[in-house]
Amino acid sequence: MNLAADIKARAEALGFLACGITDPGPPPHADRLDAWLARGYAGTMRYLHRQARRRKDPRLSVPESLAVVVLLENYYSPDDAGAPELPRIARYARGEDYHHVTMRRLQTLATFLLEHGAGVARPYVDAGPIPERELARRAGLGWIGKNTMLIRPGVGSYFFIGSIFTDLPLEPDTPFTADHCGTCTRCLDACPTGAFVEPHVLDATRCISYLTIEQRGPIPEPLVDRMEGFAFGCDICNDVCPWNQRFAQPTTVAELRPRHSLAGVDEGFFDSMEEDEFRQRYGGTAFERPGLAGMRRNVRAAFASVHRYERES
Ligand code: B12
Ligand code: SF4
Ligand code: SF4
Repeated sequence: MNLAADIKARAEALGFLACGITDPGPPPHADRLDAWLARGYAGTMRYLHRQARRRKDPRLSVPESLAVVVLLENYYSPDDAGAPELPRIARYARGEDYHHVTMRRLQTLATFLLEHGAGVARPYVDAGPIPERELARRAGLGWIGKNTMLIRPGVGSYFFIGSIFTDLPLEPDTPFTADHCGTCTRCLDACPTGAFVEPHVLDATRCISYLTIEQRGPIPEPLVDRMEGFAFGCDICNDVCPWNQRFAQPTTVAELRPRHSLAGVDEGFFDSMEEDEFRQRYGGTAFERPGLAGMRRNVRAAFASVHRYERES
């Protein structure tokens, strides 16, 4: 076996869904990032503007790199009793924070690379200036759907994307060039806030995920009404995708399985909570990003949106 095949076998043994290899050169769709930023779709995510140059040329992040090993990490968990518990938490955020879990697992694979001759093996997941979907597509792992997700045939899109930049001269995989969305528009039609400006273009400032996780301050009133009970993140454009409905399988990564829920809480649940208790209950989970103030706002907004649906049904 060659080294690339050994790395893929190790990734599979570690429980990653899939592993592909690409080069660290500029992605072909980098101009789309400039257009997206210029139209203001990043809202208050200023870091995306600051990182734009490096996102458009991943070699700037790790100049010694000759190859990028891209990994997919399954986070899917089905809803208990087949229906979501209210207020809703996006599936990816029901276990331990993936920034810790998946990073630890990437580090294990990076160690394997270092033991096999690499001088550099630097892992990233989500937090770095890395165009992760682009690299995954170029590593042959799937196509970019109309909902902007990386989708893998036979798998769907409920996974995180991690990458390891290395100075090993690994043979790249063939980029994924097919598009399996066809005439389907389910995700575009289902988004409750109308966040898709056109296929493949998301105005993040209208996305429930942005409003509940990234944005500080109040959620604009007309959008509160449309949150469909979500208090953290949103799964709708993934849930309606036929590729997920057909192929999603529960994650085998124990730390990513559900360990907390908001089922049964009232709208003032976080109002009476102190910072210490919040840290104790939700330390190490994705709730740390919006923090206690953000979760107070989110749960109130989630209840307001549920009331609307109760009124209308
Ligand atoms: C900012 C961000 C967000 C923002 C904006 C999302 C967006 N669509 O841009 C918000 C907060 C809304 C968000 C939400 C979510 N996110 Co997010 N997010 C990111 C982050 C940090 C940057 C994405 C970015 O650069 N956006 C700017 C746009 C312009 O870039 P892009 O969509 O990636 O598009 C590029 C390519 O796709 C390509 N391209 C664009 N259109 C087309 C069309 C064709 C035909 C082709 C070939 C290429 C192409 O060009 C673009 C420029 O390079 C990435 C991590 C990372 N480091 O990349 C995670 C990431 C994209 N998010 C992720 C996840 C899981 C989510 C959520 C599902 C979480 C949730 N349940 O709430 C939602 C999904 C919402 C959605 N439909 O995108 C995963 C996606 C995994 C996957 N299977 O694709 C990532 C990769 C994090 C990770 N490491 O796993 N996210
Ligand atoms: S995550 Fe929800 S709000 Fe955001 S684009 Fe998808 S369906 Fe719309
Ligand atoms: S719902 Fe349909 S259009 Fe949207 S990403 Fe999935 S297959 Fe593509």
